[in-house]
Amino acid sequence: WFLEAVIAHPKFQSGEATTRFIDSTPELFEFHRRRDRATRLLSFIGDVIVNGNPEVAGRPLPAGSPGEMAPAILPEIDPALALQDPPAGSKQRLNELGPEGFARWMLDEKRLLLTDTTMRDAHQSLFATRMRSHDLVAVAPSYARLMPQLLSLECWGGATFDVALRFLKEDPWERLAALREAVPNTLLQMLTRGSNGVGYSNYPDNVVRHFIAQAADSGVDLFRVFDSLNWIENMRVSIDAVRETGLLCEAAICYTGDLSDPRETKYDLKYYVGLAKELEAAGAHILGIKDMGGLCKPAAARLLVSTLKQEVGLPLHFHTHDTSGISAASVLAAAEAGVDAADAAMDAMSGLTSQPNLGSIAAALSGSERDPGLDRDALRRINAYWEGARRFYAGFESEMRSGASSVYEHGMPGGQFTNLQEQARSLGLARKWGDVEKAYAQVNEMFGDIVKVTPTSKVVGDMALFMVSNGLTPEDVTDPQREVAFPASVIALFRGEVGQPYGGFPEALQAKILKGEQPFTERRGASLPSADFAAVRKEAEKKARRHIGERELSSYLMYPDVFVDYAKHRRKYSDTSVVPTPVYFYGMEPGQETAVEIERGKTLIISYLALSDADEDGQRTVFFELNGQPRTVKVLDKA
Ligand code: 3PY
Ligand code: ZN
Repeated sequence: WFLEAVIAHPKFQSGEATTRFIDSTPELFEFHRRRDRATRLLSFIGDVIVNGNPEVAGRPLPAGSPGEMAPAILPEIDPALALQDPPAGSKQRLNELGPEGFARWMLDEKRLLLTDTTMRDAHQSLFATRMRSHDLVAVAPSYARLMPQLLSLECWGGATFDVALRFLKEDPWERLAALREAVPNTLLQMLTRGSNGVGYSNYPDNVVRHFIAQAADSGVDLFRVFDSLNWIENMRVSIDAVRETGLLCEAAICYTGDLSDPRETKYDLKYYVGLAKELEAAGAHILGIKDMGGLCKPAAARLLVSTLKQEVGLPLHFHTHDTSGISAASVLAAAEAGVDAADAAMDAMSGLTSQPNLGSIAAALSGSERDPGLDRDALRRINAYWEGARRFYAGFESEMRSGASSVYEHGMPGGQFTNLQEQARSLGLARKWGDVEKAYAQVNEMFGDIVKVTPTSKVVGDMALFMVSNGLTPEDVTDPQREVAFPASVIALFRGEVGQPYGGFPEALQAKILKGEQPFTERRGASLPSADFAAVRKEAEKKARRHIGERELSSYLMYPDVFVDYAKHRRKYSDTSVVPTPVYFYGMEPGQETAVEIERGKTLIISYLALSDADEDGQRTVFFELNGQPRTVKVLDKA
């Protein structure tokens, strides 16, 4: 059809069919593009119908068949209100006051300021970061209207970048831009791993700077920067880059060990105060206390917050995980001790390895001087949406049903928990999870009791899996006579590629792992050659077979292979992030209809009618109706 239309076009017939033809007849090509996009989306849905989505293969199914899966219900907004701009919030305050003024405002504010982590850490921690943009962006306008009292929405960074590209086949930058557009009034917050960006290894300084500039440009307002060994040298480039953007730099101390135990001699108060002062001097606007393992007991939170309030002049922002089941007590203790802000997750996305419960914390403080001042009805309505959306991801949830005091032994970060379970599962170790937890604690001891958070936590996890797979004990690993083929990430850690741990590496183990090789003692960014952006872009464009913009260049710089795979998926199927989640993961049933909004105001109504048997080449025909017109796609049956 398209070729016929082009050939029949008067300009084509008059010989004017150059690229100018494309420019001067955009309707034709626009129509083609959209049509082509619909075909590619149908091919994707057809493929899921015939072969299933490999991302959910072998996982438990959510309740209800794809056709019956209840949609997540969005809060209703009064139509008159919906026409107005959302109320002013923290974003306008930042614009008005600038980052230093904003930090002073935080210090003066009586309320406990709350960050909602539902869109980032909560799903990272509960179901391996699998929440799709479709479900995040849908509820974002409700936040703008109904929850303008929040300090921020943590919605980007951490593992979401990698998982979006690698597993969900969507562009994290587009997610961020869409959230920004939907939420013009609340600060958008991201987690960045210092010199590791949103990846797992140190990148050249210019890659880190480029990434932060793109993130600022795409909508992030508040950057939580940390280093996985609390090694401040690895944070400076990011801190400076964030400050250059004029946005908020929250430098975070990672909490580990047990400050409330007098036997804790390594990670003591002096250690944290020292770090806090260094981060203040390095230019942080806000100081984060990042308790990624949920190890900060109430007494420790009280002591740490009250001491830091005395020792530094920055607002404090407390982040914890509820793995133990008692972390709300730590948030309340921190609030009593004067913490300025805290993280929590919406009720339906809270608890277990996620953040403590936002609604309950707000209720506990209601009427007090530290009342966060949220609208309870708004909270309830937004929460009902998350309750519905979470059901789509049942296949990625962990088996955990209750808080676990064992976290105080292994100290595994909440954000790693379900991801490590995934890794264990892919190695056939799902049934040995208890052994993995035990080995994780042993590895930490062997490694000299290090801070465990991405990427060091991943290295500890890799080593724990390696020991369980090979039946190795700590004695086997450290035995100088015994040859051990250490995982690559472990060798890189001991080579100093991630950074320098407080107190240094255990020398004997380091010597065994490095076999005489000299480790780095300077930060890697200082000696890694700068990336040649022009050359990298050329390479990326060749592999992706199209032009790539500045943001995608950043994706490629951090995740070259993952980006190329993603680009291939997009070439084949177009942007599949628009497909509703139950259809995306589980396909459709005959007779089912779904609406796919491919652009604002452009919706495809897709009905799945029937499926043919495979022909002699193994191809099946999938019969659809697209906006009332019959359409078919051929899909190779891989079974
Ligand atoms: C991450 O780096 O992804 C984390 O969540 C660390 O806690
Ligand atoms: Zn966290």
